[in-house]
Amino acid sequence: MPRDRRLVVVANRLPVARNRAGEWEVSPGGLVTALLPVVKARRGAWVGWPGSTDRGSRPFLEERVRMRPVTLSDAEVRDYYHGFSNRTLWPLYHDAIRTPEFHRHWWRAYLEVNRRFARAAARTSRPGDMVWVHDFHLQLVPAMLRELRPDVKIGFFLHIPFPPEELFAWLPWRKQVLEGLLGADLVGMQIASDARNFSRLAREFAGAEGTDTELYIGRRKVRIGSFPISIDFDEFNSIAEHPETISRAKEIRRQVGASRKIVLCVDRLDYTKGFDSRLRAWENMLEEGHVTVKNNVLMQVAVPSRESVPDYAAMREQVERTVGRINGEFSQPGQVAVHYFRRNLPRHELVAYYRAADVMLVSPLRDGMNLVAKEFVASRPDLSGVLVLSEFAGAAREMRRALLVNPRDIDGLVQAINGALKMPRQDVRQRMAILRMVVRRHDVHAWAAEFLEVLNR
Ligand code: ADQ
Repeated sequence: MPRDRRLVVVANRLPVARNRAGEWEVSPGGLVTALLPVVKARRGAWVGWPGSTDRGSRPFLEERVRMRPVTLSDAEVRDYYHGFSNRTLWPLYHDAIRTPEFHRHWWRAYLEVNRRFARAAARTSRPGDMVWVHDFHLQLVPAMLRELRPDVKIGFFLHIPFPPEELFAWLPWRKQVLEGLLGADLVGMQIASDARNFSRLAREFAGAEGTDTELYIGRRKVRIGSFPISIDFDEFNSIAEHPETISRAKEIRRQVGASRKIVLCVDRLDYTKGFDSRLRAWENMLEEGHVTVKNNVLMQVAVPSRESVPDYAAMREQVERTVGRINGEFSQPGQVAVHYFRRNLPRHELVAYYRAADVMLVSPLRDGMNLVAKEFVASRPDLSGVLVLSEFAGAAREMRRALLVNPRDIDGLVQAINGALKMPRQDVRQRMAILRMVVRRHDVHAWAAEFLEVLNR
């Protein structure tokens, strides 16, 4: 990894948040785990929203990283974050699974907040720094920052899919968004098809010329590439090997009935994650006798998310109704058909669940990558457990030894879950060993190093 340049990360959120006692604490999550050590090693800085609407936060030093908070007003949180980011861009970039809403006042807030982030990044950077901008909230920052600071290297990484022309063309501000991204020296996407979509659209709507991997805006070159994000394999692996995790996993199995096979699902409560069709598949399997509550249980762990957005509230209600219906129909005393937990689990508890599962079912309708699939295999040093994975998760491109499914195909889901439950032990071990090798070789540290190496060229 290039060591010379300082690194400034620009992301919607700072990597630290205030705890109950009012002290700054490192936030959990893959991106922070991956990037904070890199920023630290390069004596760099991080620009982001601290997560509250208090005014007047000054830059401060935490974790040996210079933090520059960007403040947002309540109206900006509503219009830029809940509005344009979560109700325009998020659904548009995820196959329009919900109808994106287009409002000019949301766009104006997005523009204004992006400008504030760009100014903060410009003030934080020194000549020659690398500035790495993250995700769909901040797509205008690269061009705005270039205007202010043509002397820094600018990288951008999108964590969610980049949509095809048929969808992206709906966006009334499509040209501005493309021009915003083209301000970067390097635009990174999760998978090759996202990168291709972006390059084609940049040529079509923003006057860029060149190939799918190298575009020119006048004489300035913009590199485009795919950089599939990953996880800290060693961290998950070592938590999974810890004796306390092993005994907690056994306890979970005992609690649901030691002889019952566990099908586990872990997702943010989001309409992209495919809750509905997977629950319908499970219901179908119970109805048709492929599985019984005596021998099988589905566990759905769901982390609450974006609850102030109406589509999310409606979706949560629907999930809870469906779980209720299935349990009403099939549960027996002491044996529920679906265990549903709506909560955030601490990391070691999450890994104990991963270790307790016989089958991990990850069936999003569309997902940039999906880290849960990678976390699951990293948590299985015992080489058991089968991964059933949606073709529409970016992770499916690398994790070919999972059982790949079309999440909208209920019969296909039933078949895959059945196949996973009945898979011979030898086959399970072989698949898991290969999946683990794939994720171990390409962990989140390799991901960050690769991106920065290309940016530094
Ligand atoms: P997300 O849509 O949030 O991320 P994902 O990649 O699966 O999706 O990450 C979810 C994270 O939340 C995982 O690290 C998981 O462990 C954690 N999590 C889920 N349920 C939990 C629970 N109940 N308790 C505790 N933790 C829980 C976005 C994109 C993805 C992309 C990532 C990273 O939508 O496609 O993979 O960013 O780029």
